[in-house]
Amino acid sequence: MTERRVETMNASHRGQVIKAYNHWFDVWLEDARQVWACQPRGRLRLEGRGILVGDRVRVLPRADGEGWIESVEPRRTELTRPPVANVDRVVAVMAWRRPDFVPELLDRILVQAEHAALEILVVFNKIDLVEDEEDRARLHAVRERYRRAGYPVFLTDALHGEGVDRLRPHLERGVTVLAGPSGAGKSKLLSAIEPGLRLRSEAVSEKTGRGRHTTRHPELLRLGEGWVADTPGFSRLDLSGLASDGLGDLFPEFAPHTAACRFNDCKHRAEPGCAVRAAVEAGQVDAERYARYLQFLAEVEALEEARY
Ligand SMILES: Nc1nc2c(ncn2[C@@H]2O[C@H](COP(=O)(O)OP(=O)(O)OP(=O)(O)O)[C@@H](O)[C@H]2O)c(=O)[nH]1
Ligand SMILES: [Mg+2]
Ligand SMILES: [Zn+2]
Repeated sequence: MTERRVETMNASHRGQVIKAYNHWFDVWLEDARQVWACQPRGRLRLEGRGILVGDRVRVLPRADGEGWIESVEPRRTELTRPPVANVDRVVAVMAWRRPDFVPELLDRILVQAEHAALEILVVFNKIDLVEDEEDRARLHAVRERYRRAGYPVFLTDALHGEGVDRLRPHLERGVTVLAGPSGAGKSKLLSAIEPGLRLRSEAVSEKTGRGRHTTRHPELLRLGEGWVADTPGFSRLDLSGLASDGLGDLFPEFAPHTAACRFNDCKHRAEPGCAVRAAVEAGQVDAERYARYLQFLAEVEALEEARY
């Protein structure tokens, strides 16, 4: 690389970090529509560990397919688990069977995603494992429960590719994170949506000759004009980071009723004149979701008490 070359290439480019490894970052350059292997420069070099997958950056070219990251734009959103910046939506993926659907885990994912102000989709996968008509009725009742709570719900069978065509268009813009317990079928779902998705992303990075290391960090994979992060599953999500004040705002189906509560700081528990509880009693708000709200409220309050 000659000095002259640097001079002629000194215009910086906008990009988005799609992968992090050993202080290197793969950056998708919007104008060039290419992935470059980049390193943070100057002040950013010291803070390089702070650059997240999903960060929007400015890159200065320095060699073929390589550049310096000069600056990082302020993040719109920042998730810690998985560590991804500027996430637009979460797809909560739950297996209906194997492992059996656990409503509490879904509700935990939902409140966390609501707290992060993300768009949320719910997927019940492995519908090929529905046991009998009774089980199918249960599945449909659960689907209706989450639809009524305000979430788009998708039923899929990633093994045979059923239902994935309806889901795909929702993931072709912005940054999507798949969340859900281990074995729910998140990876399978992505490969059903786009066979070879992972392979293709690896091929892009390979061009730069770097990034072949496996990494604990999430990686963004190209889907249409969007990006998806396949993350490892988890079995337990704690609610630290949430406050008991406003916890009800993380249950969207409460929203039409909260203005009618007698107290404007109503926690929708035992307060007189609580319109949310009245809506539960009238069958307008699902009783199981409300019970989960009370459970989470108690849990968050216990965490708050332990803190003070
Ligand atoms: N029968 C059936 N099996 C499925 C379906 N989707 C995934 N599987 C299987 O379930 C197992 C787990 O799927 P994965 O895609 O690895 O699950 P995951 O959510 O990515 O799991 P982690 O990466 O551990 O978080 C695999 O053996 C898949 O083949 C489905 O719709 N039906
Ligand atoms: Mg997986
Ligand atoms: Zn209330």
